Amino acid sequence: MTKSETTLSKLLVESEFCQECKELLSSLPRDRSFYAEYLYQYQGFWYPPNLLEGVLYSQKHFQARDSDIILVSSPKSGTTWLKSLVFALIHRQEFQTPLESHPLLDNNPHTLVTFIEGFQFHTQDTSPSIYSTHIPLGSLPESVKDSSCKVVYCCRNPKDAFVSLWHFVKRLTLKEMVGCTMEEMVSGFCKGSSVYGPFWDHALEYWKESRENPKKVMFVMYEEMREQPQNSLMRIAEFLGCSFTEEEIENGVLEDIVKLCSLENLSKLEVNEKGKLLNGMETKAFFRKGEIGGWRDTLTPSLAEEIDKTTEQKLIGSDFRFFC
Ligand code: PAP
Repeated sequence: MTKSETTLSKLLVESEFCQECKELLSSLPRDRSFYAEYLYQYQGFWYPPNLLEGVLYSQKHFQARDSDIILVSSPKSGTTWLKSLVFALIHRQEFQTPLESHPLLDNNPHTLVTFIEGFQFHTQDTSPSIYSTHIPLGSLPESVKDSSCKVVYCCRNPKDAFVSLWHFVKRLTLKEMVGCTMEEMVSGFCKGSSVYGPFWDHALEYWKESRENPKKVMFVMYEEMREQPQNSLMRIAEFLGCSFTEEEIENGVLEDIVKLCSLENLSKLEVNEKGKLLNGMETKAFFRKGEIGGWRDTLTPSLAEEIDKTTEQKLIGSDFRFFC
């Protein structure tokens, strides 16, 4: 049993949350899925049981502070990258350039930023604390909404996010995946019964919130970050109230952070090539090609069309557009 599994079961038993959770699960709509045996629909979104337990636990216990930063994304939409960038941004005084030693050089970004659904949130020593989550807007713990903490949402185009998820689950060779074809997985994704799906509703809700409440929620696109990483990082820094000074820009701090957090750099580090997270996942599974439009190598035209049609339908009445 891994350390995280031990912690999880211990918490569930101790808090008697498990029984409550089991009762809830039995009352929720469920659907067969490619990811776990069943996904359960809770507050309009679909989860495997372990992640749903994390959502419920966080709704009950997570206490955001005004200074906290919450990084949100749908799975495979740039979470790892955003975590590394914001970690380096917030800690740039402590870990200055040249970056001979930096926590990101020997820690996977997922271990430096606490995952809210992971049962292990704690008040981090430093202020502000950085957290990450895939929880949809409407299901965020109340304290996230009630406090002045800031939310950065990273969105990616649905076809690339889907393809990234496909390769991720295949790479991890999840035993539950055996027998699932790509056609079945696309169908589940489009129907919405995908991990934290429907993908489109997830993004649209945060996008709307970012328009209505721009000081609270910032909406960034993975593709824009890919094309103009320095510009994106500068905007994130402004939003978080820690803008780069002219002196820092002249000294190349912005450039150094972008270089440090680049896919090319992070993916070659030993900790990311050979490491494992506490839950046993191999860290190398989080780094692949990071391409815009890379879906063309994996999706057949008809599967791509199926996703495009869903996108078209979901965006009716909205002026939001995905990148491609
Ligand atoms: P997660 O939701 O499981 O944490 P997430 O990090 O959101 O995964 O997504 C992984 C994708 O981000 C991968 O995309 P791909 O499968 O299309 O290649 C991965 O390559 C990409 N990625 C990871 N780190 C970086 C980075 N530093 N810069 C750019 N893209 C990255």
